[in-house]
Amino acid sequence: MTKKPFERISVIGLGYIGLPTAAMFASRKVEVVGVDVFKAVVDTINRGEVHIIEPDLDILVRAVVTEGYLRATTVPEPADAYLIAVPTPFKGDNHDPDLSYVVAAARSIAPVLRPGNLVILESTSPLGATEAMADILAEERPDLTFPQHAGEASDIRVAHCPERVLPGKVMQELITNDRVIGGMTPACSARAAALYKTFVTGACVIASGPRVAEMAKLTENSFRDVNIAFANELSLVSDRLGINVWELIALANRHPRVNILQPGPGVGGHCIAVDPWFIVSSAPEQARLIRTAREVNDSKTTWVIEKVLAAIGSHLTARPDKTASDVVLALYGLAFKPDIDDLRESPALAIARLLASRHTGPIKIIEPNIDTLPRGLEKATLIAPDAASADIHVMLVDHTAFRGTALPRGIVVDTRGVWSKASHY
Ligand code: SAJ
Repeated sequence: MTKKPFERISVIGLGYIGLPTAAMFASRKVEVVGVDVFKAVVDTINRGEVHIIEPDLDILVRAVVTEGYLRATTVPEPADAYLIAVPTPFKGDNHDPDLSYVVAAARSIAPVLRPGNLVILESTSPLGATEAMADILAEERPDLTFPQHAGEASDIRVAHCPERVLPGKVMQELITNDRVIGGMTPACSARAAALYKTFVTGACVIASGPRVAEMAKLTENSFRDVNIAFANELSLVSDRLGINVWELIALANRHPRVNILQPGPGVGGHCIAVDPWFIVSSAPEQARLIRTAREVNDSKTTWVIEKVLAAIGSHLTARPDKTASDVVLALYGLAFKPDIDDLRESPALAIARLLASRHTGPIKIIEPNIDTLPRGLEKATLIAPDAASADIHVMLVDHTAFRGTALPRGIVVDTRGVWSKASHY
């Protein structure tokens, strides 16, 4: 039997990207050792269970753990390739990137590195992070050679290959999306491409180096952020001018070269609202549009809250017999985007929490994808979609369950165009 190019692969960080990637390699009958600092996560996976929600992930993890191709541990073990998929958040008011998880991951694998190993940084990373990681590895292992010093002759190959999968479609997009491969040398890129070819059917596109690969990922999410900001700004302009923004966008999108995105209550998730700041932080003087787009999208959330508070005010003006504590709010959706249960960095959740802290009357929440309300919403009630009689209805997430529902009675604040879209264009 011929020797496999990679007998054992180790994935460091078993979260939203690391676990699906580990399971995907394991599904191709390669031994995969997943590493996570949280013992509870490791134990869950070793039972064949998952700690995150992603369609079809649970079935695959159960299968590969049962067959013995995937196991998890808290301490890195020797392997042929290491993929680092840990968080890269930002810190402080300047939104500077926080590389502490990448640094910790690099230090944790350094003791078990061997000549011939490949180390890939998959985490979305600020400019220069891959080279910084390679420097940490070199510092920890002076007995090995690395590409920044030894070039093509290095013992260890290093590359940045950013993940680009869409939450909710991870298991398909991992396989079919093109992969950007930014090796520190051509040999590093070739080795990384060979690794991904284990399961990727999309093209493995070789970049000229890790920095442009880092920038490509940041650019993709900034492109989306800027385009969403355009839609959100249009919604403010239209509100001021008394125009239906959904009709406006539908009309403009009939032009063959115009494709405007949809406004919403702000941009959520852990990527699009974070990654543009990495570009701003690297080139603050030049990245003016990118910074402004972030500000426009963040301020949309505040604008929605003010709209709802103003709606409460106008309801009380029309009904002087009532006080604020009589006014019933119904909030539709808490997730950060449609048809998922992920509430992290969700503008809908931020709006709900703020309203819960400010409004003295009853708050009903309709979120078909969860069973219990999160912290900060203790005074609200989770109700079924069809039981929402209220004075003010606030549409926050266009879940499939809400689409096509009749315009409710009362005041409506529709941030997603579910009830106010012009469908006939
Ligand atoms: N949104 C709008 N209007 C739109 C589209 C989206 O308000 O027209 C909002 C969503 O409601 C949500 C946010 O933007 O709050 C982000 O949602 P999304 O579906 O655009 O993206 P994510 O964050 O789920 O995933 C993105 C993807 N990037 C791009 O599409 C360029 C994904 O491919 C990346 O892998 C992922 O970020 C990541 O991990 O970086």
